[in-house]
Amino acid sequence: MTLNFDPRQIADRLYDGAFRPMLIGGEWVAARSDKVLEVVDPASGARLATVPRGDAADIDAAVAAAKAALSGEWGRFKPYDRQCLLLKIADLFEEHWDELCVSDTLDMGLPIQRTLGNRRRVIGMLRFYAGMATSLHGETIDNSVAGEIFTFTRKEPIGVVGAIIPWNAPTASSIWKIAPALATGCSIVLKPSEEAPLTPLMIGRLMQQAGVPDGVVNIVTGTGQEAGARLAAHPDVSKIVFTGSTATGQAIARAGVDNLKRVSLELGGKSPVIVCSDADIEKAVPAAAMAVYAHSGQVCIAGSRLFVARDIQEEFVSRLSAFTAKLRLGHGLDPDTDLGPVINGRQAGKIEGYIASGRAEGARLIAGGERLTGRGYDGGNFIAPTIFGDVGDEMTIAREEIFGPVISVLPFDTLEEVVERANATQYGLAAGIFTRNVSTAHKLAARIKGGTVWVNMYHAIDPAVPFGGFKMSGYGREGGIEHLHEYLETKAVWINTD
Ligand code: TXE
Repeated sequence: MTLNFDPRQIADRLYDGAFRPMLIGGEWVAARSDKVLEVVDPASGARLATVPRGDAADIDAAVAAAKAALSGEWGRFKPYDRQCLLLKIADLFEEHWDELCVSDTLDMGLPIQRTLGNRRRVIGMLRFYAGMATSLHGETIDNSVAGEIFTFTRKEPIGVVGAIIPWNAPTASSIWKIAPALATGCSIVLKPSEEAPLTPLMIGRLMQQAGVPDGVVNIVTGTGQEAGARLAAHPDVSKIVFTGSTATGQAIARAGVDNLKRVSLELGGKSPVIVCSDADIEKAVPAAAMAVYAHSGQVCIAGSRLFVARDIQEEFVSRLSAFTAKLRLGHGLDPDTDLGPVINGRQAGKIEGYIASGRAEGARLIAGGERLTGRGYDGGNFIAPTIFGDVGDEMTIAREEIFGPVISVLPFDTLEEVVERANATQYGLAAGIFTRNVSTAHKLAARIKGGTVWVNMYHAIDPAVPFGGFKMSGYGREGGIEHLHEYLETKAVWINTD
């Protein structure tokens, strides 16, 4: 890939190991405890910065600022004002897009060619919700109550939103939580992941530059246990939006019970990709490979169970191996890198554990299977892209979310059988189907239990299209109009005009 800027030059300018404060009520502050967290580049182990290790006291201050903002200047912003603000933020994001992408790449390893590719997902989202800001309205309702009565509904902001995000897409996750809050007139406290807090802090600066009033967007860095848990339980937070693991999502849902918080959860997955005998193999091979390898498997929608029709299995697997062999691993700032590191040593160890379990449970290792060390990989957490064949449905690698670059190939014989096996999981986030037969495509798409089904493609996400899970992959939708309604309450007003 050819870039018209030098990512390393931007990286050197952005981070030099220094302290980066967090944003509470319009002020850039340290943690009240003065504690810090160290942020490192997962591809090299180099220290990028330190950030405040915020805890319950900082969350309390941020929630108080967010609550106060609702009854201040922000409460008087009209939909048109909010639209203008979102458009201004979008313009600033255009202007700083290279820096935002370099920051994301440094902070969590995703290659620059991919972070740059998120433009529509991020800037498009800001503009999509700018448009929606002036389109939100209630209804007038003719009811049957006797007398001269006029009834209508109002859509009102839900209040203070708490957003807790993971490390695998800091810019996109931040904007997918903040943009709907701004469009609907809510205020927000964002708790980034302790593994990747730097771009969210940069986003806070751009929000201020655009003129977001103090306290409307607060960004508190810290750990899940200390900062996240307080946000999830805070009585003045009306709504929690969370993306992350299923176990943490369950803890967050439980923590919100006391004040009956509205909660939306975008959680893990074990998504099936189904390649039928009549698939266009040229198209299916790269799509099925990148369904897992994109971000080294560290995406919730990773298509990590690859069901391949038995009669094309041999050819498919040999082409998949050839594609895998050509992938370039390295530092994400190198424009030619296809696969970056995984986020930290703990995650690398967890993936190695899954690879060992695949071997021990009898799966056939076809490619990869090891951690890479030595020149170009020193200090980083690199796992070779890995393919297992002859995987059984009962094996651990076919059941659990690995969150690493590991593909499990599972042969199938009939469509009836593959639908049943694809659905035999606690998750239901996404699925891919590859077939040239339109009738097969429709039949499978209708029967797969998942929030998104892609046919002859994978990975597409668009601001206008709702995204979210069935079953243990969570509830609520992000994107599309549905998402905004998650940030709104409906009030019915009755007026006796007699
Ligand atoms: O996730 P967590 P982690 C999966 C993936 C990965 C595993 C662990 O399998 O290996 O989760 O990753 C905050 N109350 N996914 O530890 O714990 C935390 O600080 C409130 C899948 O990163 O879910 C961070 O900001 N907040 C996934 C956020 O929750 C808490 C993406 C996510 O952390 C908290 C990420 C608590 N008790 C991981 N504990 C996907 N589906 O995309 C933690 N947090």
